[in-house]
Amino acid sequence: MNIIDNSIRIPQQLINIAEGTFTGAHLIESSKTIGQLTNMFLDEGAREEMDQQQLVYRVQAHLPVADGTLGGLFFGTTWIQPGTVGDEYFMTHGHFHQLADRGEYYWGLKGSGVLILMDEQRKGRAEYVYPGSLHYIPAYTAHRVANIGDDELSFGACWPSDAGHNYDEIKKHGFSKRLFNRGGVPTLEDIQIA
Ligand code: PAN
Ligand code: ZN
Repeated sequence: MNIIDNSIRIPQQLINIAEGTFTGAHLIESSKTIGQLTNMFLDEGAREEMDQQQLVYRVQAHLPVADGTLGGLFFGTTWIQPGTVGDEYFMTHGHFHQLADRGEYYWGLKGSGVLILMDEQRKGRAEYVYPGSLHYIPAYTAHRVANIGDDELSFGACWPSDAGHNYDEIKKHGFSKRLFNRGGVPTLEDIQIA
């Protein structure tokens, strides 16, 4: 609650600006393991043979208003472990926003990665993510990040509190472009819908 008087207050939340970690109120944390990422990587057989408890990524987010609130903002950090499933780099699930006309900012904090984008016509493109890189994700654009480095990758994000997440389209059809480690070189390849 905002108390209006003349005292100058200590903020309720803090962010470690190097790490992206938050402390304070209104925080949520979630994580995804190999076992939870069914059918997300192209080589499902390789995923099944891995340690199902292995962490792929985790998220910390500051949600100061209820999910779905018009006019608010959410703010989060994502940490992706280094690794591959088959030849495909560890990555976030990826999503369109539930309200598809909502955009988002991502920015690189640590490590090196690639942001993979896809519009509603399945036209895809990608950008490198590294400390200080800033990425405007337009409306109607699915987004996911892959870690192409040997160390943990982290990036920040800020999105409208009424955006919501639509994972279904990605669950059904995936992205039109996937990122593989081909002989040590991050390589973007076109994928046709089966
Ligand atoms: C981010 C993502 C976060 C995890 O906060 O939610 O990086 O990725 P997935 O949600 O695709 O698993 C964001 O884009 N919020 O809108
Ligand atoms: Zn998003």
